[in-house]
Amino acid sequence: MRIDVVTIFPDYLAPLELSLVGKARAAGVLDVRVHDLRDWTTDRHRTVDDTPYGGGAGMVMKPDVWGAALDAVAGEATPRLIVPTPSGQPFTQDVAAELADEPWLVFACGRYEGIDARFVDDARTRLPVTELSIGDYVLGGGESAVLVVVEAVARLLPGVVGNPESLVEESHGADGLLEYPVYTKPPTWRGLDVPEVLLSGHHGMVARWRRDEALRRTARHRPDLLERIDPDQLDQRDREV
Ligand code: 6GU
Repeated sequence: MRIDVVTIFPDYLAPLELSLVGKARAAGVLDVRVHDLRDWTTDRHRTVDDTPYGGGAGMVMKPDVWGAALDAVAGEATPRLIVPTPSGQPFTQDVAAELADEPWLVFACGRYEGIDARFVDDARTRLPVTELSIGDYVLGGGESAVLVVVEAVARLLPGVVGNPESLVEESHGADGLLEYPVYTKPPTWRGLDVPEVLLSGHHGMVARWRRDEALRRTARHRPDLLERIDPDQLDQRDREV
């Protein structure tokens, strides 16, 4: 997969060299290119923003600079344009899985009060465009959201996560529940014991305990997720939790 990121803070994307995403790049699964938006400015001050029409606080990023950047990065091709913005559609594990099927993503990182709306309107006439929000809070710009989205997508690419089983039993996985708590050695630490059932070697009881804990955690932290589970997926034992 190819990923281009356009930003006024290329150094902000330095973490893409590290850890899982860095390894995916080194392994040749990911081709990441970070660009400085100011490369497409034409004035002496390398201006990327201006005051908003209609008045109000803050500055708006200029459509001409963004348009030139996208033209240069995409060329005649049709990568999917991703615009991180608090007014976008929610970024979820399902969206991550969809993006992982794309051959090429271009991220446009807005700052200030956002990018002139005509940039996205124009891009939509020739490219698929997705405006994404990573949560209900406001960031200073799209860069940290790109780090989040790229990591969530990269670990779904074939060969990036060593054991593909780790992609199955995890929070926001197929069963729609949050993950159960996990333990490793030692069996007692600071007076706290690992739950006995996990030491029992009884696979059926371990599976039942994990399912119960996942249901309890989901009910406590994310009751909205429980509502979305198909009742046919719940057995009698689930209902007792
Ligand atoms: Cl994707 N961008 C910005 N600037 N703020 C956000 C966001 C994205 N998601 C939540 N808040």
